[in-house]
Amino acid sequence: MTDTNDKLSMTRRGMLGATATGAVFAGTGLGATLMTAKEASAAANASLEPGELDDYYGFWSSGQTGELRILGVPSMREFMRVPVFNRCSATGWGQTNESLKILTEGLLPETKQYLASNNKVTYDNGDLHHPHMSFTDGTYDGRYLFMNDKANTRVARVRCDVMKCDKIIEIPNAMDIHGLRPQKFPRTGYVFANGEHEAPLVNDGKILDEPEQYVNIFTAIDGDEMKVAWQVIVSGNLDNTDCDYQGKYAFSTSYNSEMGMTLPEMTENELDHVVVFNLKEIEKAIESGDYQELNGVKVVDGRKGQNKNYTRYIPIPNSPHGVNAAPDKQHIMINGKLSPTVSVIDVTKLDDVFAGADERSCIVAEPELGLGPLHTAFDNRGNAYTTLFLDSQVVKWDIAKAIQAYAGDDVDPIVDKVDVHYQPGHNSTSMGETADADGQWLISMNKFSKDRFLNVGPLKPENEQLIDISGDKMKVVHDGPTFAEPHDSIIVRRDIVNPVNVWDRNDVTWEDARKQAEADGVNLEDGHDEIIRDKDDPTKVRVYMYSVAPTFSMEKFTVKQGDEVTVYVTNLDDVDDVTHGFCMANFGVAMEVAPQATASVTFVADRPGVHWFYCQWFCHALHMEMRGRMFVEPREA
Ligand code: K7E
Ligand code: CUA
Repeated sequence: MTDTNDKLSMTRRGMLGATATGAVFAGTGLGATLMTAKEASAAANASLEPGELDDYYGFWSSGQTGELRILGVPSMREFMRVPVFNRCSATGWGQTNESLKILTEGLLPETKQYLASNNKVTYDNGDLHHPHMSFTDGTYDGRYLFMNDKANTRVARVRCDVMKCDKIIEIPNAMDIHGLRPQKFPRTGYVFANGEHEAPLVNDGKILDEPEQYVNIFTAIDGDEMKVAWQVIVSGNLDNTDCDYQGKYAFSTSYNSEMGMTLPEMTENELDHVVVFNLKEIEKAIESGDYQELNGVKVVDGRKGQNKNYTRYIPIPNSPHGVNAAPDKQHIMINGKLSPTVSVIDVTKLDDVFAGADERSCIVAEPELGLGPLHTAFDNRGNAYTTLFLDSQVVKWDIAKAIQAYAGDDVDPIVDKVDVHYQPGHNSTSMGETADADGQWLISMNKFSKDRFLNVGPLKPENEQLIDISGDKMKVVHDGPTFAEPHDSIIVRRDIVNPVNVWDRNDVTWEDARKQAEADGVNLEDGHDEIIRDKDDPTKVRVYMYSVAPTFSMEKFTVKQGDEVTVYVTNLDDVDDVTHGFCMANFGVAMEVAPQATASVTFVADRPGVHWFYCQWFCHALHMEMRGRMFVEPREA
């Protein structure tokens, strides 16, 4: 199977320069079949000629790397890496004052205290699994991207106008945010976030090895304010989440309804569950005061046996993982993981479940698809595409037929299966998690690449494969290695995403710099060039300079050894793609200064002597000459 797909991708590339002639072999995963020239050239559309633009933006997570990535689909070219939970040497994320504000302002007081005791101001790592765009009326609106950090219990937001992270909040009470989805209707609205790991609700050490006292927390965040709106205590742990197209219900899978602590305990039951959250009822509880306040958050009790209408627990076989709402606005797929099935919930039957009907009465299909179903994506023709981790396949199935089969008809919902390489986790289709699913492309995000690429040592890249789903049969048309470890992606039509080319000088990002400059009598918008020694604390020095290719306004400045120096650089170039950088050599200081932006960085000048700062972003034929000197006068003995 490997061979046939290798041949296909070689052929695809070979055909770009030459006219397609004759038939070539293509892999379908079910044995080699003949591919017509027409099909082959259709597949070749996955590659673009130099200079051609992609039809879609792909927004990729990067798992334990902690950043967001932007790719083009179908070319699979990587365009950009947006630092979020990680540190970035190129842009200065985690080092500039502007990024440190974002990385620190949303941390909980006890986290700040913990970090301070380790000589840190923020976390250095993150585990970014799920990037999703904000919605209006059931489809992407191009405002924001939201994403989780499983490693340090945070949720971040990226502004789509500049493709930079502008907010990060730590979620109180919960442990280790995993599943994350924005509200689809009427708009985002809420961002739903699952705490994955169970813990005592007040986790102060009084309760330790008493798992029966552990709970888990589902969080609704206000995506406009980036503040926690409310939380719900649940039974069992929480894995992935999604919500309906009506704005009524959210869903979270639980792979450990047993609340077990060891693997045998966690996988003991044949049935786990999906928790259904009734948004209106929870909002009513908040209004009527049926909550406790914990760490400043209103927390509603939605555990099993509360006999309240906040939650329902729908039994699902077995350790379910992904949750995916179909673009038909009616069906929610719960992916069985240890069960070969996907359980299909009909959202129109949930009102009855909350009114007392049997929990399983909302299940309208449960097709057996293969081993290890993890996530499901959709086209606009009534088909679902489910990754089979253990089978290393993607299975295409007909939702209507699965419902008929569950009702007793003798129909097979499975339409097609394709081999992927190897062991897929998430998949995503073009616009597939919106009402505007268009059935063009599917990405299979495979956890292992094994033999697909040149060997780079024991640590291998993951492998993402592009699959053409526009026809009856799925066709793998591209392999793409990626570094650790994208979990999830979305594929967004390019007309929805419209970033600016240069920053607005009034942008809020450097609000603090603007205020400080005002206080110092410096106008950032003019060509300015000032060294200010703080009146109250004379060890603090502020250096304001601007950049216009290929010079910094300041050729040299002088400080004293031990001064705390803040350098503010404003890039007065307003031309596309003229980004400068500021690097203070041997001080570990470097940052990006994009067109019309101001960026600042603070360091202690504790090395006497002559030190060069230089522009670290190639900007001009005289880029090398874009440099200057900092003189550090030695401390008097
Ligand atoms: Cu990797 Cu979405 Cu964190 Cu499934 S999750 S694979
Ligand atoms: Cu400015 Cu390089």
